[in-house]
Amino acid sequence: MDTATIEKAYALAKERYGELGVDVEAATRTLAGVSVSLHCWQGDDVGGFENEGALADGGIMATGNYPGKARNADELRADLEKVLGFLPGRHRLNLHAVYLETGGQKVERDQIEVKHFERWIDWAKQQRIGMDFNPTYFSHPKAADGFTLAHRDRSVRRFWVDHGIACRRIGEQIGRQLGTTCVTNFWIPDGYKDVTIDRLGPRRLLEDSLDAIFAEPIDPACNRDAIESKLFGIGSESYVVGSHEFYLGYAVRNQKLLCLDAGHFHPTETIADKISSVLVFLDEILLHVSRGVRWDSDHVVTATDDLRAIAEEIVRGQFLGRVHIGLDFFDASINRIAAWTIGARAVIRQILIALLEPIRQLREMEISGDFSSRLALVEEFKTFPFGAVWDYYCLTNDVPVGTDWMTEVQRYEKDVLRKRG
Ligand code: RNT
Ligand code: ZN
Repeated sequence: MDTATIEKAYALAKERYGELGVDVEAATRTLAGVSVSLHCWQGDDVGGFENEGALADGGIMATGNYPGKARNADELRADLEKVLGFLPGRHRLNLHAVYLETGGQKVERDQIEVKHFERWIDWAKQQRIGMDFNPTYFSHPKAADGFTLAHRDRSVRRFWVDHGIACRRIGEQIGRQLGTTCVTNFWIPDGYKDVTIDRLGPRRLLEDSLDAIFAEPIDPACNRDAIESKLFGIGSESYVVGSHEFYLGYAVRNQKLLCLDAGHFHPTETIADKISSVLVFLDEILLHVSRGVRWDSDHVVTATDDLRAIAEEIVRGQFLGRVHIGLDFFDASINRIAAWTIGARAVIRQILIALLEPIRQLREMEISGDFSSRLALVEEFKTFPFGAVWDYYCLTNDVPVGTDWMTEVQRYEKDVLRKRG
């Protein structure tokens, strides 16, 4: 599409929104301040660089064998730069602990330090982006029986507590060095495949472990802790220690960020309506924006009703300053850079659409009890010309419009990705 056409369509769209009292420029200004945390693990199928050939376990699994996955941190950073170049606005990197760089040395997870992430931090500085962090409680011999922080063996538990402590310290350093708060998110796979008799015991152990990890005071301007629940995983179908109710209680009692992963609830249960409820009791939360499909919780994010509802809730509730938005999906069946870009652009675009809503009118209709008008306007709004605003936003942010970025992805695949072993 040529620039003149994009500008013409934008001008018409602006008029249309203006009729409803929507300030399109104010919406895009707000959008420019919204950062999405890009999950590093889409680039290499959650492998990490701890040891070669490591496979993600802990009930999470990328399926597909599309060529070109990143084999080391340099390749992953190069791929991420591609993605960042396709996204309007300034975003963040969400790094897992197993993406450390030790120069070939074996460093156990309870021994990791910020120096193992120095190259990532330097890269983030150079990209002028913030970083978030995650301890890795999977793909490890000490997690092989499906338990980590809730393990019955005290020494195994201690190992994983120490990993958590190390990660929080790293998160604090990351936040300090980059000058923007790092959110360190804890997810553990612990659970049972089948009939579980003692459902309380492991939860008491998890509570203890978390208390031990969070005992050390950490500057909240540099690092904030989040805890992520899950309903079930592969191999933990019957019981997951870190359930929603467990972490909700823990987060409220200890004022931690609750992480709501869109794919971690019953298939018909969505997270949108949880946001305003938990924000009554918590200052901030973290979202893992994902897309559940049947038993899988990690498909590439697209413009589903669920995503729309999440974006609407964040904007309507004026929660943009309290909700950290992270992505969490991994698809190895399509070009990985395309997967990242499709999901990230879908989220940014959806927030734009929500920002364009005639919220004031809708609110007035609701308060005055005019629910017919409320529903009529919500329905009409669904086909308002937000695409023209999105195109213009991409254009003025110097990123590709429409699917133009796919041309570059295809070139990169041919010149770079296909040449990886
Ligand atoms: C797993 C959780 C968790 C992971 C990442 C890799 O079910 O969603 O967030 O996807 O930590
Ligand atoms: Zn998640």
